[in-house]
Amino acid sequence: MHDAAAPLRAALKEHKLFIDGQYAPATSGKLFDKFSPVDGTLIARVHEAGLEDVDRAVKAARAALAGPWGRLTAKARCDLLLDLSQRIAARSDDFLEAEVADTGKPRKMAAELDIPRGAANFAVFADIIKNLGSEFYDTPTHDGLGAINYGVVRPKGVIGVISPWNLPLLLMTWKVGPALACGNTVVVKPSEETPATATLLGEVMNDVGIPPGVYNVIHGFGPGSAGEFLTRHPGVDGITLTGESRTGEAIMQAAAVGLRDVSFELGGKNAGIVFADADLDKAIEGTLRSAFLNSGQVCLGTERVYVERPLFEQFVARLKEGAEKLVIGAPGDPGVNLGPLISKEHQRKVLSYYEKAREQGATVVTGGGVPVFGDARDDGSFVEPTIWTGLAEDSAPIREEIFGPVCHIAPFDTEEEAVRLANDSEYGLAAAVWTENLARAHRVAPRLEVGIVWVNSWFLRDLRTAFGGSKRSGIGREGGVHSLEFYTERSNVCIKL
Ligand code: NAD
Ligand code: 6OD
Repeated sequence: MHDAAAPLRAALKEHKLFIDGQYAPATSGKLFDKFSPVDGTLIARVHEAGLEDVDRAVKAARAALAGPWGRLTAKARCDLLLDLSQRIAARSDDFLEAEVADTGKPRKMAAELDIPRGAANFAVFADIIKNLGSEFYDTPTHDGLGAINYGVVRPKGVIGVISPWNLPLLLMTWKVGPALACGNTVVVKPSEETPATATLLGEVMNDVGIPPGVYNVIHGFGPGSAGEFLTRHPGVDGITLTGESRTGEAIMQAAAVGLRDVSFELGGKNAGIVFADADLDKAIEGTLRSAFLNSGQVCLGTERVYVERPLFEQFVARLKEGAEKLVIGAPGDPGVNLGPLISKEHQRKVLSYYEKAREQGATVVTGGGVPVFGDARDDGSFVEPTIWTGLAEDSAPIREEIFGPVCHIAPFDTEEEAVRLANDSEYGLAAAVWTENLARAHRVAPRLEVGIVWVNSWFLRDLRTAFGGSKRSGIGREGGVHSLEFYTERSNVCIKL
């Protein structure tokens, strides 16, 4: 029998907190279990931070602001982050093992996306901040002597970073990178499902000489646990979250006390629009990626596909064919494209939508169930990639974020209708438009009420661009110089000449 999880079972890991440059057990004395999504076995015991641990982490972060970190020039700070980036790349095998064990995602995907982006997130922001200019205005005055105005930025302070499980290192460093480049210190609360890479990063921070207290990691859950303790701590100056929209609502309430700033990257119910003039091969390949990459656990993923009617039948047939060729399995299985969902709990949630869709009259074009392997993977949290047609636009599977390997395909007749359908959502994160007509692309893209529109591509990232969502998909934009908006305080200096 294929023992899919044998390599993951090598040793039971223990993840401690990382506070003030040292690994420490939680003073709460509590530990929680982390199970493999591949076969449900116990792979780690994780220390759960209590109030006292969170307080210690925040105080360490504040002390580091006033210590050697706060005294570094931007260049010296950014040079350290460039070293850090290289050191993460040098230890990519260790990060890869940790990420793959926690998430069960295909090793190839993590090696090509998650880990390199974890390194790049430090290098890109170090370069941007090192080379940052400032605004300057020459201001006329009545006395004819004038004044000059210039802008200065300084770090915001201690940043609470709350991150999710779907791209753990990538999404955590996407926030820690700019936060540190701008001179802040951080207390990170990774998802309870994926504690490993954030913990390992502490070791690398120490190796490159990032001062103690600059990067702290506390483990635990959200409400009534480390996440809530961190967001309620008055020593935290700003909170950046990637997670569900309702988590954003809870954190916003916590941040209201003391009027602390927030930056939120939240859920999505993203549309793909395929016009009849699209290059069909490109649109199929792109939609297979956007619906099924990371088993659909990508906030930018396409869960609603709208196809212009003349192409509809052919598109559905080709997407079905592509989905049925995807290989589901454990991270190292030959040719694997699709790993498990993150947990049994998430599997139950996704399957509940598979059930709802059937009840609400969907045609299940493919999938809709749980794959049977006949080995240890049957105890994991896999689901089949699934395509539906025929659901009403107001049904729950079309309105709500599922966050699994699933999409619904519906036909449309006019450009106007496509834009209306795509915009008819509480969410506003991303969209993908497939057309070979340049004028149409320029017409449609700006009308979509989302933070990011991809034309003839999906998840093609340039880290200098603004990233974020509108409506229930987020608050604020991060990326490139846009990250300064949240990670710095800006002052204007006016000098009368
Ligand atoms: P989640 O909101 O359940 O958890 C995210 C983090 O918030 C975790 O660390 C969790 O412990 C913490 N948390 C939960 N409740 C909290 C509370 N009340 N106070 C403080 N912390 C709290 O999200 P998830 O299930 O880990 O991730 C999936 C979700 O994240 C999806 O909705 C997905 O769309 C979204 N997401 C968005 C983006 C984006 O860029 N917009 C990127 C990735 C994921
Ligand atoms: O690429 C990024 O910077 C980013 N924040 C991606 C988010 C993916 C969501 O799952």
